[in-house]
Amino acid sequence: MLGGVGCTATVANTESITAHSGGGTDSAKLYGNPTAVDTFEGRPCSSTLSGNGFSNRVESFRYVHAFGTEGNGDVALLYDRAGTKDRFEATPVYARLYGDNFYNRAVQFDQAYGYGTPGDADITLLYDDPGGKDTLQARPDRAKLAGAGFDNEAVSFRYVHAFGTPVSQDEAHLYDSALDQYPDYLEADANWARLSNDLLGYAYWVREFEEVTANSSNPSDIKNVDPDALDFILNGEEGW
Ligand SMILES: [Ca+2]
Ligand SMILES: [Ca+2]
Ligand SMILES: [Ca+2]
Ligand SMILES: [Ca+2]
Repeated sequence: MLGGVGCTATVANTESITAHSGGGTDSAKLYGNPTAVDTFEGRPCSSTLSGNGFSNRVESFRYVHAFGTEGNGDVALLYDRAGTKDRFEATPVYARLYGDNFYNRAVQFDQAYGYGTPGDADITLLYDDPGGKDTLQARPDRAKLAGAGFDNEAVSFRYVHAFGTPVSQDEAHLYDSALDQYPDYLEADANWARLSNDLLGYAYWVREFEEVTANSSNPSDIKNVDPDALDFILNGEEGW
């Protein structure tokens, strides 16, 4: 085996540049084209930054940093490792997904996607732009926080925490599951709301959002909310 834990070396595409690390704490920096769309694919064992006429791949580097250009439409796809608990963190400036022995970070990509594995207890933290109005949309298998110049989405994470900023009038939309036999659970207090479903395996917390809309599709859904305790607007609560 070559490289880091759980990684095997592969034969590279001869038209691309591939760099191998022998493991340890090596780090790699990959730079995109500042005038064209680039795509970064970050995986635990190998990562590739590609665009118009180039493809640069690194294998078994402990840390990988990819640099895009704001406004280029650059896209980052970050993948977890199946079977371990990994963490995806995304801000308007960067997104990173990391776990045991791997770390992939994408800087200044307009869109970033993080992929977890159902059943792994992977966790996501999504941060808003403190100076702009942002929108969170959460569904049982995915959550997306977007604002001016950024669009970050987490797919198949067991836990998602999303953070707004009080003065920036952020909105959150929480969509339940329509499966009647799997009731969703809505809770809210002073500055937070949480929609979860232990049977389906998701929990979404939102904090410091000015306005939260929670959808209930089934009479079986459950809520635990004292409307008088809330410092924010909670829409749709009457449907629960
Ligand atoms: Ca670019
Ligand atoms: Ca995982
Ligand atoms: Ca904001
Ligand atoms: Ca439901």
